[in-house]
Amino acid sequence: MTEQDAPTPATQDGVVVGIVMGSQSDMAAMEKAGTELDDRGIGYEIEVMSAHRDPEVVADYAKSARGRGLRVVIAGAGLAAALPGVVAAHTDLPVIGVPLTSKTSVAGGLDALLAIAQMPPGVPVGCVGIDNARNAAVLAAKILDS
Ligand code: RP5
Repeated sequence: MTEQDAPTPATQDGVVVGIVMGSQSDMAAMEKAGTELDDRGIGYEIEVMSAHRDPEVVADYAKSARGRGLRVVIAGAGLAAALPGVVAAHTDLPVIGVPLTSKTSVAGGLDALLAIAQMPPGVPVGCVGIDNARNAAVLAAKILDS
């Protein structure tokens, strides 16, 4: 079985936020969202999946998210940063995008910021500041409390 054929695992009890990112190189930035959720006692899962390198995995993840118990998805990516938008295309859950800087970012992450914020009408992605994964978690907590 290839990675792309693997079934998306069911979430554990109490996991309501999915944190995904486009590359392992994003983990140090995105772990800050997990830390904030830990501090607030909110259950989450955290995974690496690329909209460009693993498109089927991302589609399966997003399509199954609500059914597995997730209520918000936080998606971080750098460069062309398609991941948040692709997740939003496959789920009606709220998606919070985190534009990330990486080694070859243009204009300090402006590339990812625009890619995430400039979604077409009807397919929104909430967008926090560059590298501000903590704010994505704070916003997720507010959504969960509403
Ligand atoms: C993006 O490209 C990732 O989200 C990451 O920020 C950037 C670089 O990825 P790697 O080349 O480090 O895997 O898709």
